[in-house]
Amino acid sequence: MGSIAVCPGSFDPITYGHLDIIKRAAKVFDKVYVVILNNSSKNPLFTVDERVQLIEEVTKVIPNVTVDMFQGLLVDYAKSVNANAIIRGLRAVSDFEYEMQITSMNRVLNEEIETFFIMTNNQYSFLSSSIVKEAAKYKGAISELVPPQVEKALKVKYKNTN
Ligand code: COD
Repeated sequence: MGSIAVCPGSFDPITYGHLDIIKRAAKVFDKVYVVILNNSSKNPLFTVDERVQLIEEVTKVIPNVTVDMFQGLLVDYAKSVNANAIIRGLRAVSDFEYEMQITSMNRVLNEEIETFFIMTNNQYSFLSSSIVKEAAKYKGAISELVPPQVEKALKVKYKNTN
């Protein structure tokens, strides 16, 4: 059996920062599952189905990536697809505390699954879904931050179609 990893997140919506991590993971692991899970501290703009569709569109050129959704614990999802690796992206020092907390919790929940961190390309180190949504809401230029399909979907959400 080849190496299987899970790239979990809210992806609300997917940005070039997420895509950078997914592409890097897909070079190292034989199979990568990009999975949308619920982050209870976030209130999503896009439905899960909309987020799946956007990720599918922007990752369709990467043959070893599959997009999925799951309600429940990340470690349970990982087990269900035989993955023993979780991939998380790191932007700046500010990500560390939160990532340490969820990594430790996931380790308590399942000792067998290891978390790996991939540092993003410097050009995306400031980028987050929240910052993109904020810019899109007030009609800011976001074409360098998200794929064209995502930019279009944000315009529709915020009714900035003109
Ligand atoms: N550059 C690099 N990486 C980035 C960038 C960027 N610009 N932007 C985001 N990322 C990385 C993040 O660091 C993260 O690794 C990944 O991309 C996804 O980010 P988000 O913000 O879309 O996703 P999160 O952080 O909201 O995801 C949290 C989960 C949904 C994975 C988490 O809440 C979860 O596992 N929920 C299920 C329940 C569970 O098992 N909880 C944990 C144990 S209690």
